[in-house]
Amino acid sequence: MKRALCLLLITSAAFLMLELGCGKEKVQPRNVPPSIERVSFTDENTNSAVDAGDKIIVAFDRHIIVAANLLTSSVFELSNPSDSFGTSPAITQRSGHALTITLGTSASLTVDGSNYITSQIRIKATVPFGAIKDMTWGTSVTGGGTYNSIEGRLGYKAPRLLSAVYTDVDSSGGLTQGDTITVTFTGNVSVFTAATYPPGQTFVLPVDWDGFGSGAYAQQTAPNTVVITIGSGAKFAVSGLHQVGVYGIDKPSGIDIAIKIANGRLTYDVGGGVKITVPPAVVDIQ
Ligand SMILES: [Ca+2]
Ligand SMILES: [Ca+2]
Repeated sequence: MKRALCLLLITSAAFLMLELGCGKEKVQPRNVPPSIERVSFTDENTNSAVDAGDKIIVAFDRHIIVAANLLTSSVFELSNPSDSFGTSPAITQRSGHALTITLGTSASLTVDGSNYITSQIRIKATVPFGAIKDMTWGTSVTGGGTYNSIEGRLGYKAPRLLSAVYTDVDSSGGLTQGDTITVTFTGNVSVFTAATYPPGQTFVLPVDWDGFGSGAYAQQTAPNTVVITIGSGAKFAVSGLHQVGVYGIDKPSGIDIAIKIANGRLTYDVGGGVKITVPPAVVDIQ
């Protein structure tokens, strides 16, 4: 009985942390390797064709560290034999919990009659040990499992985080309840509510012990803008430039799209009433 109560308390605490957007979201079970959470295709030049420079953003279920010499061909594979990442595709990490594959020349993905991507992707069974690891425990990914759908539609570029600007609303010289972070996206997004909501439903602060504070709330104020009003006890560092993978306490803070987005809350419109989840990309809080 005691054990059950403990589990309940731990689970409740974990959900509370999620709602608050605390960095603790990245803590996952030790022996479970990182897995793919969702995958987005973005038609970067919006030319309604899959070509060089378009991107596939692979989001994981936790923060990851990757080997420096990671090669697309050694890590990922596409389900359809005629699909291809193209010549010399590149992998970059622009989010603590996602990798971006930039397609090369002669890239090819499968689409349906309405221009939705129907290709699927997975981690190769032969992925080198340690190529992608859980940031907390170092557990290496394993591959060869189920394929993941790639969400996206030709002609549409996925909006990404563009900037996050802190405002000392009461000019107190420090973080106090009521100060704000104005989050701007590169394109229009929707959070599906005119009301305020807990910022942890759409955003995460990846640096250790950073948090939006108790009573923080977020609200969409323009098609490409969400304003977060911080609560009491908020913690993040505005000075310095946030770097992916540098999460020690008091390191320069960044803000990213949450690993688990509540109720499909942060999406963009690809026409025909279809909404696709905004992919991760961390930005510095300035
Ligand atoms: Ca394109
Ligand atoms: Ca202040």
